[in-house]
Amino acid sequence: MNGVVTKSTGSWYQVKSESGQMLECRLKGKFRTQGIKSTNPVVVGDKVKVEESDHTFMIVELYERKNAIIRKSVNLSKKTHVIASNIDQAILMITINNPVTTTTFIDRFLLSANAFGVDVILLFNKTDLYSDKEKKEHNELICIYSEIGYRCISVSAIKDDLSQVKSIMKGKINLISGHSGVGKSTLINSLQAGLNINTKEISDSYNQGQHTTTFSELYELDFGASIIDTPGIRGFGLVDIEKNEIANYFLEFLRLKGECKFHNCIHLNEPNCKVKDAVSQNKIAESRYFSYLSMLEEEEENYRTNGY
Ligand SMILES: Nc1nc2c(ncn2[C@@H]2O[C@H](COP(=O)(O)OP(=O)(O)OP(=O)(O)O)[C@@H](O)[C@H]2O)c(=O)[nH]1
Ligand SMILES: [Mg+2]
Ligand SMILES: [Zn+2]
Repeated sequence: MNGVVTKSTGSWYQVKSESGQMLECRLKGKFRTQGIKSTNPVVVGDKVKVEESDHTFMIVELYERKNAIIRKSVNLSKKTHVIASNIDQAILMITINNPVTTTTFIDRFLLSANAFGVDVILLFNKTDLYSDKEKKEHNELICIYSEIGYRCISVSAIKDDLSQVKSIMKGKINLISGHSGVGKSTLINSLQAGLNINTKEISDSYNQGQHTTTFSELYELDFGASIIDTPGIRGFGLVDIEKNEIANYFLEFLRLKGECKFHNCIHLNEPNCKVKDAVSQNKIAESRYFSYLSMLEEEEENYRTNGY
């Protein structure tokens, strides 16, 4: 029978069968030896074939994925980690403080998701906690990203009415990602009473989350949306992207590319580069250019250490 993986612990997989049955499954041995570079061969969202043998349900086949969000857990490592597959959109949850979400992290997530064909919505959370300085920072980020064309919404997951969030999520499979402690599980709890997903306050001494959610899980909510809650991620190493392609995913750079002197300009040291001009005139945010440079550097390092 066929089904969708709704939870994975690495040794057990929960699969919802087409008839609605929840099955606890194991992975048939061959999956582990297929030379997959990923640390997790079967992930939440995967469509799989399940067979029963000796009173145990076994995942015996993985159907082709429509898409997947993949990262390297540590920059420069060869191993990749698939966050989830077959999703309709990704919601990146961001907090200005408690914990801090950096723009390099946001930009890496955006680039990767877009490169894998997934639309991203930026969801700023914990607005009830923003100081005046944080409000200003929040507004600046909204300006930067909405001008590029990304949809941004801001909420307090514990205080606000979430009807706007619901309307964005409705009818879709939504991946929700972000650093630990930004409030991913809290948001899902607020969207549906009675779920009681574990949440935990962020650590006082480090101003970071405590990695409360340890396994991804897909929830089907009553208002008609599926949401994949995921463990918080610290960093986002790039996967499968060529150095020369990176700039194409910075949409505001792409718009100017035709005006650079060289058609293959990568906006680094070339003369008459319109992207660099725009950065110096504050028409492109410095933080975006900085993220871009950090990605170029990472790809160069990758090339030096791994040969790709
Ligand atoms: N003040 C305030 N606190 C919030 C808000 N959203 C979440 N929190 C708190 O932030 C802390 C972390 O929330 P979680 O939902 O556990 O965060 P998470 O993103 O799921 O974290 P991981 O599972 O570790 O990845 C909890 O103490 C929540 O109560 C919010 O909008 N305002
Ligand atoms: Mg959580
Ligand atoms: Zn250029």
